[in-house]
Amino acid sequence: MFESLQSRLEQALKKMRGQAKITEENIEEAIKEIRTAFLDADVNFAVVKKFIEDIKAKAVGMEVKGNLLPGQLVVKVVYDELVELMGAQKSELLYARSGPTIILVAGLQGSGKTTFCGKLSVYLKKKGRQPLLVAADIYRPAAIEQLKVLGQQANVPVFTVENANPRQIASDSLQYARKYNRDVIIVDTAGRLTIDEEMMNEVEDISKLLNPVETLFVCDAMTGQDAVNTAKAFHERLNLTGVVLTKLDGDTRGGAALSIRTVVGKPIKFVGIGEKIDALELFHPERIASRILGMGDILTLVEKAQSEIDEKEAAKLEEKIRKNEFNLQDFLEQLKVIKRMGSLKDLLGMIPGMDSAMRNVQIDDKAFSKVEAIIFSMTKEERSNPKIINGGRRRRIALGSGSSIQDVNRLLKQFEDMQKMMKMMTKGNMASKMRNFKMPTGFRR
Ligand SMILES: Nc1nc2c(ncn2[C@@H]2O[C@H](COP(=O)(O)OP(=O)(O)OP(=O)(O)O)[C@@H](O)[C@H]2O)c(=O)[nH]1
Ligand SMILES: [Mg+2]
Repeated sequence: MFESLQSRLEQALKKMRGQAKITEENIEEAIKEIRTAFLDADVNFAVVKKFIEDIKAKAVGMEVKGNLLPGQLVVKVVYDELVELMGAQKSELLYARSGPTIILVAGLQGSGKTTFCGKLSVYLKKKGRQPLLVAADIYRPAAIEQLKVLGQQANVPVFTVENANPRQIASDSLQYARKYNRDVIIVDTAGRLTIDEEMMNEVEDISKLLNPVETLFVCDAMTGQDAVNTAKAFHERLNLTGVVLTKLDGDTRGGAALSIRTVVGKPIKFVGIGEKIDALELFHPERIASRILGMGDILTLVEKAQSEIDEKEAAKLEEKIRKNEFNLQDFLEQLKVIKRMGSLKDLLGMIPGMDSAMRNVQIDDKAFSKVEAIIFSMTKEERSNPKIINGGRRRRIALGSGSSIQDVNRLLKQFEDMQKMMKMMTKGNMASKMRNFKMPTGFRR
């Protein structure tokens, strides 16, 4: 799977050679190739556009240090963005707080719903749950039989009612589950076309009736971005909580996998990787991103080189802090580094002793654009010596940065606090002191 996307990306990144810094110009060609590779893989146009912009923003300006090649650095950037695109956080299945957990499974015809229901019941059993499979597809003659066969393989009961409609079956299944102590109810629905209003109404009714904890949209990975548009239509009716990508073992180009998270805004929770009942995996964006890039060795190399670079930068920074020379200009530069490299938390993590101390502190990186704007409106002198910023200057800075005087005051106060904190940290046991230190409010979420 993803083979053509993979080889295209590899080609694109090989073209970047021997430059010391990544610039708009030298990344241009690779970017063009990446864009085409993605569009050819049937990734949604808007998704590609944003993806390319993000890669550019992150990569341009990066210095190629150590033994690295620029292409290798870009591989890392592309990898990180791929992971982000598919959902950086792993998303576990949700369970009801009390009563049975109801999981409604919906999707287009032949996408793999029934197979997934079977697989999910196996997965849940392994987790110590007592699942119940509910056959609410009465339209295809063999559908109920198919689920029964899967139930037998999984050793999980299958509930259905002869000659009843799906709404009835769904509501009756609740009583059955209660009676037989089944704690997860997996409802398999008939495949439907979104244009089929009657069928969409039916599944919507079932959803209202059952009020499921999870409504999973099963999506055939081979159908590309079409599937994504359908997912959107289902989401409008059913309030999806997650996506299941099936047939990832097949010859997929990657379109659905790469677009769905962004377009639907719901996490991919599982992937189907075969026809057998145990061919189900939790979704790991990192794994798929590495598979797409197929360059695990390069990633390791870049990570190693980057950590060396980070150490050097951190040492410089630490020196400044120790000498109490850390001013607003340094702060601004660090903000740029943060934007390029990750988060403030990561940055603070570079300072020896801070990593463990910062582990539980929440920091909102978005709040920093404002901070940046304010510092941009200061003169060089003001940045290196914030003490001179009096009332008049504060007014001017506020006006110039489109913020209020209160904002400027707050920033200066926070900076002062931060300096104090840094001074304190360079003396003795940082970690224990940090634990008692309250982050300035603007830095907390
Ligand atoms: N290779 C592969 N085949 C799959 C996977 N999941 C499902 N299939 C196959 O896809 C076909 C359709 O699967 P079903 O589970 O019947 O799909 P469905 O969505 O229930 O279909 P309808 O009920 O007719 O709408 C079957 O032949 C499955 O074996 C998968 O992850 N990998
Ligand atoms: Mg089915």
